[in-house]
Amino acid sequence: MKYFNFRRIVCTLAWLAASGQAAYAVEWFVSPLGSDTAGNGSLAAPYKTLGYLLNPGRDLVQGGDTVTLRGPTGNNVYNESEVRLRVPLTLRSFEGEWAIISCPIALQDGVCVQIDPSASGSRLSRLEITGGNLYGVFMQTDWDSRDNRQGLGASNIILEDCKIHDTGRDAIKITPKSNDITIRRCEIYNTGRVYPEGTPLDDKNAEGIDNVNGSRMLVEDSYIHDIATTGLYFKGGAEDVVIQRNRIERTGVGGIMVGFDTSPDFFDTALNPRYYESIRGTVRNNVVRDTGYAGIGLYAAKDAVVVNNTVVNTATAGHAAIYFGVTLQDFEPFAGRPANINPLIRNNLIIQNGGDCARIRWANEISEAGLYGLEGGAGMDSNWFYNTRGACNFADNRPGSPLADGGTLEQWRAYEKVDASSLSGVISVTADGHLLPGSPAIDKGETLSLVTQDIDKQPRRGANDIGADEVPGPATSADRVMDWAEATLPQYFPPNGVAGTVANYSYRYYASVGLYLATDGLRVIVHNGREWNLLDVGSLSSFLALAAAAGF
Ligand SMILES: [Ca+2]
Ligand SMILES: [Ca+2]
Ligand SMILES: [Ca+2]
Repeated sequence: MKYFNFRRIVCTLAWLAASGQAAYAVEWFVSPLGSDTAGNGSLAAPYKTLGYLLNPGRDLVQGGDTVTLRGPTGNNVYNESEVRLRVPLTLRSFEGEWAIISCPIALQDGVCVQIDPSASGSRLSRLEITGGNLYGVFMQTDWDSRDNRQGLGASNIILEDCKIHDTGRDAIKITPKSNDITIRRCEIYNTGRVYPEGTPLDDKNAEGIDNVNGSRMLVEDSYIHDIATTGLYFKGGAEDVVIQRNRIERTGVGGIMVGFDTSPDFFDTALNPRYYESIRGTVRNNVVRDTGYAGIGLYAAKDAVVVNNTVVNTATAGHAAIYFGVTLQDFEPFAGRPANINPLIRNNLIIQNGGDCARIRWANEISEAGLYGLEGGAGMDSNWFYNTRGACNFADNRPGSPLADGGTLEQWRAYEKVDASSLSGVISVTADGHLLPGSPAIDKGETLSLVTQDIDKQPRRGANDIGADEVPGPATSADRVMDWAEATLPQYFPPNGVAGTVANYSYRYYASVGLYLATDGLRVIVHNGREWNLLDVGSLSSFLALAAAAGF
């Protein structure tokens, strides 16, 4: 007699009667005050442990179910180990409460929460996860470059409003073909707890987020700090990863690495025959500070975009704030180890306390020809460089470079043909990386269609400020009219249109409806190239009167 199925049967019958649909998702409840023997998983009689509820032998949870963890103050800790999602589930704290899944560090090779490929589509929401000998959260994969090239990893996963901390090694580990993972509004900290005090940095491996060939990962609005090695990296051929609006602080190695150094077996060489570590990665509007090595490092990265980041007090032990590294890929003869190529590095605010501002590596460990940290141009401009301890150092170790031992910004400009519009000089930011009132970085960047907001999700106004923060200036007449238009006519102008300029027009573009709203300062026009070509709808002043009357 499977007593536990009673809840699903009752719920399903009720659902069928009400909706005529066969599928019914059950919400299961667990509570530290519940009982695995007397409970039935209802709100009134919750189970006690996730281990019991998720045990596949009991056949309780099914894909689409929600598991809600009670977490009243004083009774909110679940001492679990090897929590494993095998079907797509939502795992969350009960509303108004906060549940902590606590796993032992000592259980050898233990993982606190594992998400299987068969659990793709799962969501972890409002949860704290701590411990795990290896990882706090682990995305498992069935992909294998030798035996199962069709396999996939745990994909379409959302981790949101979570705390993941005090993990043995990496806080979050993402394995190949675990694609489309979103990590947002999470705090990730204190990795590497498995290492005894005094362990040399080279012997540690404990990132905040370690993504090996998981494409389209989105990490945003998160705070990653006190990380044993690198804050986060995505490597092994990860494509189209976006890292935005995060703060990353106090890391032993790097802040953000675009690519890194991966064993050749983890690459999909059908897609990526040259073994790029990262393809089209985007890093924007982040604050990175207090890192031992690179603030933002690029390794075998193709088409990386690094824009409007604020990088403070990085590379105190080596590398540089912006660093072009090389990758060894296990020294395997067949591996590609390509140089970084075609980066776009703009509007970054670099404030160093002795560490280099930028550096391009060349290494001859593998062959006499050497490995190049960069092929072609560095794509750098409109950045701000400042070193509180004197002139900032710029280095290029590639053969023939006069900057092997480093040089000034002027020498870097002259030799690399980059950073022509970049600025230098005294500048400071707040502890969390915001510009001070009247900062010289205000309006000194270049306008980029890739950057329409800042780290606070505030719109970029006028010319972009340099760094992650935009200081909200007074709204222009055009801004006020467009804000009003978005508020009153959202069917035509859905909020957060992408701002830009063309010819003498400043515009906002609404991609979902394919419409432009623009003004030359005198007239207001709409344009979509179909019904409306530069259709004049009235004077800016008349719309401004309407906007003002509506409080804009
Ligand atoms: Ca790792
Ligand atoms: Ca501005
Ligand atoms: Ca701001």
